[in-house]
Amino acid sequence: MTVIWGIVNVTPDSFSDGGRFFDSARAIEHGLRLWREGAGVLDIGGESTRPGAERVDPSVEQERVLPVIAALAAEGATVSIDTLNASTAVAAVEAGARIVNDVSGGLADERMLPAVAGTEADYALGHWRGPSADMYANATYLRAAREVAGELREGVGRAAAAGIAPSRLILDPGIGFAKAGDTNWDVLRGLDEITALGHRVLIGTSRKRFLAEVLQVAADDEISLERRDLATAVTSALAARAGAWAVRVHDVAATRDALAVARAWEG
Ligand code: PMM
Repeated sequence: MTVIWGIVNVTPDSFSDGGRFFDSARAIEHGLRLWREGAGVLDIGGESTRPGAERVDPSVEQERVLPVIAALAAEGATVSIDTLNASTAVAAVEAGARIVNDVSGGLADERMLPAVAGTEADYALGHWRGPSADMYANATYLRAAREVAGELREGVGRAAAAGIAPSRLILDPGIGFAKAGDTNWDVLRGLDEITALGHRVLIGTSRKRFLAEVLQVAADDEISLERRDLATAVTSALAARAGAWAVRVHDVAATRDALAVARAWEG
């Protein structure tokens, strides 16, 4: 059964939930709600990775996420830390996180892979071509799915060299990261190139700009948010069908329902 990762952003500036959970108590409450709705993993982030976002000091990031991680882990949830920083990854694991989710695949912080190797956490390795502030500068591809798969394979090699066992890896093509518009569809269409690498695959399409482009909605109003959540439920069901092990979403309930319908179809 496809695992649903529920997103809990503890940031004042994340592009899609705009700081609504920028408060530990509210973030914990939100995480518990997603857990009750059927999330198998709660992915906690304290630094926005949206295009153009500024970097946050790791100490500020940790102040935001550690209380939330500790509380949700204490409630029995499986928690993931969404971070680019090795120090935050280690502190999060100490606070109870069981997965480190690094959209940069170890490229943003050279200490990340050895730090993760020293823990027992699983590692979600994202496809990345540079920091959020200028990620579209590197967004040219000839055969997107193949190139992304090749670069993910290099990431697997870096992780293995640092001492992370292959069974601990989860690969993510990084939808929206250094990928403009149609490139994201090219990657999703060619997902078998990535599942063929033999690792668990995580797909994050939730509320992303390439969906807003298809729906022709503005990126930031509430109505557009609902429509992007519906679109996300569809892409998540299609990703599951294409072999994704997990999908990372804001609206857990909608995706849970979409996955249940897709499962019924498959019989
Ligand atoms: N996308 C965002 C943040 N973290 N992590 C993984 N593994 N995959 C993604 O696609 C991904 C991610 C950006 O979205 P958000 O700011 O709404 O969380």
